[in-house]
Formats: sequence, C-alpha cells, structure tokens
Amino acid sequence: MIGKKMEKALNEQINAEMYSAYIYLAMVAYFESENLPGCANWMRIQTQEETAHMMKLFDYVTERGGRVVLKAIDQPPKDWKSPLAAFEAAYEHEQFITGRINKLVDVAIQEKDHAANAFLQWFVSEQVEEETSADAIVQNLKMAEKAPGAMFMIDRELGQRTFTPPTQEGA
Ligand code: OFO
Repeated sequence: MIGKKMEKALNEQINAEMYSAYIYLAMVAYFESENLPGCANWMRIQTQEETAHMMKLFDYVTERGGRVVLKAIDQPPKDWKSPLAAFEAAYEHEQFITGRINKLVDVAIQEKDHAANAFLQWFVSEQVEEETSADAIVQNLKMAEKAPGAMFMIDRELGQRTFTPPTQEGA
C-alpha cells in the first residue's frame, strides 16, 4: 500500500509528465508551421514518450493501491524564436524534470518506501537519456547556424526517430 505523501508526489509527477507531453506537442505544431517535418517528427515521438512516462506512473500508483487524481494541465508556449530556441527550451525542461524526479526519490527515501524508490530508478536513468538526446540536438543546431544546408540535414535525421514503448526497453 502506498503512503499518502508518496501518492500525492506521484500524482504531481503525473501532471508534470502530461505537461511535458503538452509542451512537446506545442513544439510539433511550431515545427510543422516552420516546414520542418523532421523536427516535428522528433517532437511527436517525444510526446508519445512523455505520455508513456505518465502511464507508467499512473499504473504504479494504481497497482500500489493508491488513487490517481488528475489536475489541469498548464498551457504551453505557442512559439519559439528559432528551432535552436525550441530545442534549448526542451533541454531546459528536461533538466527541470530531472530535478523533480530526484525530489521524488528523496520522498521515497524519507518515507522508507523502497518499492517506490526501486520504481523511480527507471526514471532516474531515463532522465540521463532525455537530457543527453536534447543537448546533442542543441549542439548540432548551434553548429548548423554557421553552415548553410545543415538545417536540412538535421531535419532529415530527426525525421528518422521512431517510438519504442518503455515496456520494450526492459523497464
Ligand atoms: Fe518524462 O521525461 Fe521528458 O519530461
């Protein structure tokens, strides 16, 4: 059975993951409007990943005898001043989410909830990947600013990304 404090903290993270899905969905719309289908595809996959993260938390709370309570999702921004600015915002957002995951682990430790701590370790590892992948694209886009045609190549590469559900990643 999950404790009330852990249940509340995980419910807040469910909302945060939904916001993550929402902000990346707003980026899909932005990139589509900029005629960058590859960037839009990358963000579309990111939205699917965030939804999967949310469901992973949802199922855990339910399995542990807790109650999921959904709250309103904040409105994300509509526009970014450049593709680089959008990916920088994505990288910053992932750093924010990493901080939230670390605080959730702190709650699990304080509450002596070893099951929640073990469950959350998947998210700890996932955040390393989330930050690394967003930062790599930021670095590529920074280099592309000085190379004509590079944006086309990056967009094409980002168009190759496909979605792998977390359950197929050994989690
Ligand atoms: Fe759910 O990892 Fe990104 O936000």
